[in-house]
Amino acid sequence: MSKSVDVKQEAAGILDKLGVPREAWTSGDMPSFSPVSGEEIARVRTASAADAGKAVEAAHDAFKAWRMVPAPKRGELVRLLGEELRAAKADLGRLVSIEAGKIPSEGLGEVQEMIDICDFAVGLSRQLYGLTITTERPGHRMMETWHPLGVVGVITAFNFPVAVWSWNTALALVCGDPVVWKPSEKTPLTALACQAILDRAIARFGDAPKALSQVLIGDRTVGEVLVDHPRVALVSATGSTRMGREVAPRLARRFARSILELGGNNAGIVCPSADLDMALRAIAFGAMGTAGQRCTTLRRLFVHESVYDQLVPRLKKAYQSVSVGNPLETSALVGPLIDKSAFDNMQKALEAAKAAGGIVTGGERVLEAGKETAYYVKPALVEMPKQTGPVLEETFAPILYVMKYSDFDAVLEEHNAVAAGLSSSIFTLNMREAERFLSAEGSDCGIANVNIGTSGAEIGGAFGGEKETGGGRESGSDAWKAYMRRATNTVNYSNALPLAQGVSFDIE
Ligand code: UN1
Repeated sequence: MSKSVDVKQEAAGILDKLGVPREAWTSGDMPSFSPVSGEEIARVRTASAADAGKAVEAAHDAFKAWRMVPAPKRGELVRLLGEELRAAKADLGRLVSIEAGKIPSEGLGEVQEMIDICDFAVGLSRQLYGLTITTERPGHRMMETWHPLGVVGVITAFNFPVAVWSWNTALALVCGDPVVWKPSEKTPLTALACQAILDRAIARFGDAPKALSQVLIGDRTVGEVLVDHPRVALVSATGSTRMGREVAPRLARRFARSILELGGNNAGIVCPSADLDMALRAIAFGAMGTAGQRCTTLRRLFVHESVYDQLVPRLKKAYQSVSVGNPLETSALVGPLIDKSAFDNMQKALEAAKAAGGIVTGGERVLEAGKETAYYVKPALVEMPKQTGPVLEETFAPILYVMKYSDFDAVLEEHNAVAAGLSSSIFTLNMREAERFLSAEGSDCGIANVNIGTSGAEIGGAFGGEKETGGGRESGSDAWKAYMRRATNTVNYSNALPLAQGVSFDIE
């Protein structure tokens, strides 16, 4: 038998190698666990509300200096961050696997997503364009200018413990904004590692102001400071809809900006003409990948009655045979759930599904020898008679609810009949169905795909969703505009003062 990996020792080795100061993770007040083994792997130091307040003030000082640095020069810092991330990819990816339980290719893929957004942001640093606009007044010129916004507070979840920070930070930095980050309490070590990596880029950059980027490990009191502090201009928060419901009105009360990335209850539709081999693979990755713990995870599947008996038995077979196990030691495709409460929530949802007439395949716990405090499960496929009960809610676990449909108009209605609106997909070779799905009467989600799954979006597009998903957009396209303020400037280079709309106001 091969010697099993000592998770704690390996995490310590990576943190040392990445240059994270030991006092941050050896003798702190908050234990941190690995879902791989369930054991405590570090003790991190937490910040108080007072610490958070000081951090915001320091970030505001940094803002005053950083906003005057030319954007392409700010881009140079992000270019260096991308270089440091390339050098650290293997270690940081492994730490993501240790701390979030992702399989190796997904841990590495998450770091790749960070590198990609850095590259995007570097290019963007020379493209923070405003429009010039024709004016009705002679001898005048009108234009838009984009200026840095202020301190950005970033609140992230355990499931993408490093990428979501980088989406925000790479853009914020080129846009001229400092960042104060509150990571999930479930994944503090990867956050400390990111800060160490960025600190190395900052040291190479040379003359960046202090406190351009800070990490605050802590509980909700720290998050509350970010939400309530008048110096925090924008809060980008990823997490549950419940969290968003608390955060959004508090930000609105002080007219602060928000980017909310909340729950998803993503669906796929498999039409009669679908390429079923392709659909099968896309569904398997979308529903079982990352152990069902992506906000873009496929959770509802509508299959046309004419292909149901071809697809669903094959899907069930895939569920029965998928490998579940320790992501550090095996080539399993499904790693652990983050903790016991995730497991309990999954079991509760499965019970409710059964009570509503669902037929469950999988869902049982898989005990890893010697790891009683780790929660590995077989992904669950649940055939449901209709969309009801737990199908209407997001359970952050690998449960796929499968339903039969016969009418395309009706399935579009069903598709949109949930509270969340993040991601969606259709499998069809019929262009009328595909185009209707993408049209104004089609999917109501922020992401709508054809012949690919719901998860695994690339950074070039804007990422986010509608309805109870919160409406925020991060990452590519013009998401950068949320991190800057727009000024409309009108310049009069004539000798006269004509007023707009023909108004006259002649004083003596
Ligand atoms: C998340 O689950 O919080 O599209 C983000 C995806 C990834 C990002 C997911 N690029 O699945």
